[in-house]
Amino acid sequence: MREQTLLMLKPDAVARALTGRILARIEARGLLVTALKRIRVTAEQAQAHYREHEGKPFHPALLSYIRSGPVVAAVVEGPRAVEAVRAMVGATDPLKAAPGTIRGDLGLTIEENLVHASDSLDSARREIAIYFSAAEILPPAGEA
Ligand code: FUP
Repeated sequence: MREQTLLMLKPDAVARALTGRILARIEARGLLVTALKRIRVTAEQAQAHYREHEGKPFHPALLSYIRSGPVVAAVVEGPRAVEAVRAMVGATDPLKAAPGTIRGDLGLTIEENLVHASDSLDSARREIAIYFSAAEILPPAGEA
């Protein structure tokens, strides 16, 4: 089934100029980037994005980190895109992420783990709507 998921290249990935390399891995897998923008996450977007982590000890740090510099937000589409992108991203802690995954190859710390990827279709719908309007998402001609 063709799915959409949100992939965010977080401030450390942008600061380290890894956005092209990470997106190239996504495209090489056969997934399509159908929306893409470089933004500063607003306080409102950060709150909405990380709602599920409210009350956890790392929540305040998460909010300030995601707003600490520009990010690149993308909608990624393809067959089982949610699961495919999560598998490519790897475990939350880069030290536990398998080699061959984005975090396992490029990251070191859980606080700066390079990317966010939606963990379910429901999260994907919710998270995409935080950052993109429907008009900003452009599937290939004939598939809209
Ligand atoms: P993931 O789905 O792998 O991005 O991870 P989670 O949704 O569980 O966590 C979201 C973010 O919170 C992580 F990317 C990093 C941060 N986090 C911590 O800083 N400490 C933790 O113990 C767990 C998560």
